[in-house]
Amino acid sequence: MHKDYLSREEIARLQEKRFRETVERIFKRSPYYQKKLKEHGIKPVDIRGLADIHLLPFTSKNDLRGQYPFGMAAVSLKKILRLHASSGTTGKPIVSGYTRRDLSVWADAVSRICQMAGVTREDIAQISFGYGLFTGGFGLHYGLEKLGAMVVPFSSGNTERQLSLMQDFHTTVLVSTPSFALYMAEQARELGYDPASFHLRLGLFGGEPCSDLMRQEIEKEWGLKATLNYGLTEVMGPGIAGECSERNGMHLLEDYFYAEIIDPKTGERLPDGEKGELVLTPLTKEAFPVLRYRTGDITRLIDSPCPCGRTGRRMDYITGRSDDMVIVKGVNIFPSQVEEVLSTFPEVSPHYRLVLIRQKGFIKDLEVQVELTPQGFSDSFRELEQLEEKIRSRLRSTLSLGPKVKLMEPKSLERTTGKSRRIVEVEKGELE
Ligand code: DLL
Repeated sequence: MHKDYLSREEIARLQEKRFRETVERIFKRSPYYQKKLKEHGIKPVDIRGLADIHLLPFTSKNDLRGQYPFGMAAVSLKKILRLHASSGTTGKPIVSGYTRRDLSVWADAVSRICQMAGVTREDIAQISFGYGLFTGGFGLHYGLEKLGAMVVPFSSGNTERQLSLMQDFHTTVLVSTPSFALYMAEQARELGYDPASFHLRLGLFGGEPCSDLMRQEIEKEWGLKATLNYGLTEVMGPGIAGECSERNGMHLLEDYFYAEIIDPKTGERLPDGEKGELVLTPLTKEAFPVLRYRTGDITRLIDSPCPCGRTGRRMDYITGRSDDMVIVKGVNIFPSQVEEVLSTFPEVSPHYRLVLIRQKGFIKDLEVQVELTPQGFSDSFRELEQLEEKIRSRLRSTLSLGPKVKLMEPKSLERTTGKSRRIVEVEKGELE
């Protein structure tokens, strides 16, 4: 039976078996967890199965940083065939290693995600994720090859050449971050192409959040069907969850990953369906295993049946990261809340950023910079002022804080070939 269609009982049995093997392996081979579990007073006999997982301590990004570069290894380095790392915004990078079996699981997982999204062996897939330490390029590459699609390993950047090859090769699937897909469409127009005249029919987007507005815009521009997928370096890379063609949440590959949702403040486990921080335990990882990894990503699990027939529970779209939250004048704000408000204005584009204005080390104020669409742009100062005021007032009622709003000319905010940066910090006085 194909693993995406196992019955819930079969999935549970497989998870149970693999979890026990993981725990056994970790107690035997991971110096990091041997020490950590001992410190928590946990012995192998205490963890008899998934019912005891709540006894295990969480693992956080900082724990992994502290083990830089190879402290998380649970196999001899000779058995590690590949390393990847995520740069992160601060501090040391997080390293992830893969044994031969880990690489084979990874390729299997990504190929299933691609198949769910609708990729077939007939497709020509251009990978516009960076190839290198970032897991996006190589991760999608081996998954798509395993599936049997024709892969164009372009990597990110060099948009003009990307576009010309995409047209010459009749590329049918675009693999990138949503931001880059949007940017490429914009560039295509600038270079005199009509994006809809390309042969793209499907997009596989991941690596960062994608709002409804962004998705609509990408679909409208390219004339493709956009699907989203999710993953993170610490747990593997891409290939953890992805949308099927129903697009009502992302199916988790539960034979490889055990998911929990916790309250990010208390660490308490939340009942199914409630929103909180996603915690993942990979069930087969050999090289750099992690237990109960706190992803920082805020979502909820959906266990209603999916019309596609796949049985893996779905995770909802990420509505923020627990460390993304900014506190301005005592009010907690997630960029996604701002994004939701902005998406109700047809005059503005999906490009925006939150500028945190610091003074003497403290965040004093927030300015929301939002780009107008060419249609939303107006020569009338009054009209623009009114729009600014409307946006500010809608933000005020959602956030309980009226931030400054600055409308920007079309195409004036920075574009990216990878993940976009939504939050920037400046010292007071640096903004004109
Ligand atoms: O971004 C892995 C990946 C590559 C996934 C390509 C999908 C496609 P990292 O660089 O370690 O790994 O970043 C992981 O990115 O914790 C989320 O916060 C965010 N993220 C990834 N996919 C999504 C998504 C890769 N579909 C971090 N929606 C994660 C929202 C996402 N956020």
